Amino acid sequence: MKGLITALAIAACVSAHTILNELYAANGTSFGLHNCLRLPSYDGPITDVTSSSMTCNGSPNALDTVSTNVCSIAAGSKITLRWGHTLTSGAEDVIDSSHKGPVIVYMAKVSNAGTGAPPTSGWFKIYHAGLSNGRWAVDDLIANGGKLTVTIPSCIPAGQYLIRGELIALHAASSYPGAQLYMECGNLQVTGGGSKSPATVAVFSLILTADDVASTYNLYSGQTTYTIPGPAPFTC
Ligand SMILES: *[C@@H]1O[C@H](CO)[C@@H](O)[C@H](O)[C@H]1NC(C)=O
Ligand SMILES: [Cu+2]
Repeated sequence: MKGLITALAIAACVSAHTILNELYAANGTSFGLHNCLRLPSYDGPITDVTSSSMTCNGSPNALDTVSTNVCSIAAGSKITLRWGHTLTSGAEDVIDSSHKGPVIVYMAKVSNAGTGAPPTSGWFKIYHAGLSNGRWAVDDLIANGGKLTVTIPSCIPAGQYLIRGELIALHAASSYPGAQLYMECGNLQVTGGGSKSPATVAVFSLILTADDVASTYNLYSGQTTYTIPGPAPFTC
């Protein structure tokens, strides 16, 4: 039975991926579909945790919808990230509900958010949600039309940053490679702010292999806890 469920989950997967498609300012106004985002042309996951695409997506998901614009947001204010199944999906088609798992947001300070390469270091976590009272972060994301609102830390220095939204689908994660990682990066100019420098994390592949999260979680074994990869989110 368990094998059948896993097989069905994998079969359902082709039509079930997701892309972080849109960013919204603190007042809820969209910055524009695909604007300020480095988007893959293909909505499928990255499953090789050693891949350099773990940072901001890319090969094998060709990055051909890349915005070099940089969107301005004040430190301490809210920003909303919206995921959709394809590059044009709306609130009714976020991701297949089989794709349960955590949602995680990182930022990294960069010198050129518009056209600079994604940095391999300097990332700090600003948000995560996993499994809480039997409900996954992905369930909440679907219920909210794909939108997640997070706060840009008030104390980080003004300047250019990449913001990295990540969703990890665990429906096939009982063996490696099985966890499906969906991540895209957005280009931000943070205004205001302070002078605190958050502790940064090791490269994403190390986080995932160290915690073994990518290879060992069985979504169908009735587990009631899940350890989200990486550190606790930074607070000012
Ligand atoms: C909302 O915020 C954006 C970005 O700061 C700004 O361009 C826009 O004018 C604001 N819209 C309203 C209705 O306040
Ligand atoms: Cu999928």
